[in-house]
Amino acid sequence: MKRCLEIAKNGLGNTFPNPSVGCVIVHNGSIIGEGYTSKAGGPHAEVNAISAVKDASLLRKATLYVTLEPCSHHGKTPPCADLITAMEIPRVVIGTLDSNKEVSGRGVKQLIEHGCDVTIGVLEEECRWLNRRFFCFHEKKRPYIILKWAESVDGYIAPQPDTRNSENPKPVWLSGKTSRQLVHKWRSEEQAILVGTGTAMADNPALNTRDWFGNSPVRIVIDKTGNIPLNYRLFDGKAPTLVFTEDVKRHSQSLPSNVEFIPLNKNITFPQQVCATLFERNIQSIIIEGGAVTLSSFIKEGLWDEARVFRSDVMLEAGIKAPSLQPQAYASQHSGNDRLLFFRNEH
Ligand code: AOF
Ligand code: ZN
Repeated sequence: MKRCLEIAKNGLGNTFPNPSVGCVIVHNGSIIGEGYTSKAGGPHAEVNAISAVKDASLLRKATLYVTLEPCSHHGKTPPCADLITAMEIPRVVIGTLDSNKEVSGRGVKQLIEHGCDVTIGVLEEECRWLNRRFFCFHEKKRPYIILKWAESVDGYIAPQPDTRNSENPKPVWLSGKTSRQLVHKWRSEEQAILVGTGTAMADNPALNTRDWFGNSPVRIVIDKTGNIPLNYRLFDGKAPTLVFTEDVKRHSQSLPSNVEFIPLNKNITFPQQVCATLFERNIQSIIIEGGAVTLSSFIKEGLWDEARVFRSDVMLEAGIKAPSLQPQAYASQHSGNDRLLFFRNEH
C-alpha cells in the first residue's frame, strides 16, 4: 500500500475531478504490475496496473492493492470492479472506501459477490489524506479550502493601504523567492484560486502558475461594487475567471469570454456562495491568497481545511494585521529565510 501511495502521487493535480489512485499487483511476493490514475477521462489505476502485467495468467493467483475502492459504475470509463472479477483476481486490498455516491461500498460488494477476498482500511488515513480534496468535495459538498498568506515577523500581512503606490499597483513581498516559487507549485495543485477586492486592487495580481510547471487554476475574485479596473490582469482572459459582483452592468463590457460575472447572492454569505458555486461546477479545491478581510471571513465561518503561513523575517511595524487561527501549527519548515507553518482545521 505504501508503494500504491507513492505512485498515486504521480497523478496528483492531473486527474481532477477524479482522485489520484495507486494500484500494485503482487504475485509470489513480487510486483508484477503497477499503475496510477490517468488524466480525467482516461483509464483508472487498476486498469493501468492490470495492463502492465505481462503474463495475464498470473492474475488468477495475484493480490491487487489499491488506495481507493475499485469503482462499480460506468462513468467516463467502465467499472474497475468488472475488470478485476473478469480477470479472476482472487484477493483485493483496499486503502479506503470511495465517497462518491455512485460507488460508496458498491465496488466492494460486487467483488465479494464474485468470491473475491477483500480487505479494507490499510493505511486508510494516508489514503484519505492523499485525496483529501476529493473526499471533502463528496462528503461535505464543498471544495477543499486552503488558506495561504505571508506575514511579517511582527504579525502584519501588508503595509497600510495609504503607503502603497496606487498608480502602479504591485505586491509588496514579505516572503522570499523560494516561498514565492512554492506558491506557484501550490497553485498548480488546486483547481481554483481566490482573492478579495482589496488584494485585487492593491496588487493587480495575475493569479496564474508561472514559476512552476502545471495548470493555472480558475481565478475567483469578489468585486462587490465593480471597482476593479477592467485593464487589470484578472480580466486578461489568460485563465477562466469568475467575478462575484453586484454590478451586473459589467456583463455588457467587451471582456474575454472566459471572464464570467456572477451576481452576489444577498441571502447567503460570500464564503457560502463561493462554496456552493464551486460545488455546482465540480471544482474540488481552492487556495485563498488574501487579503486579511477575505481570509478572516472564511475563518469566521469555519470554512477552511488547511492554512499555510509564511512568517518572514521582515519587520513592518504597522499595517494590516494578519488573521489568526485557533489551532496551533502542526508542522513547520524552513522556506529560504522564511518559516513555513502548517495548520489544519479538524472538524
Ligand atoms: C477507481 N480507480 O483510479 C479512480 C477511481 O468518470 P470515471 O469513469 O473516470 O469515474 C470517476 C469516478 O471513479 C470518481 O469520481 C471516483 O469515484 C472513481 N475514481 N476509481 O476505481 C481510480 N480514480
Ligand atoms: Zn475505476
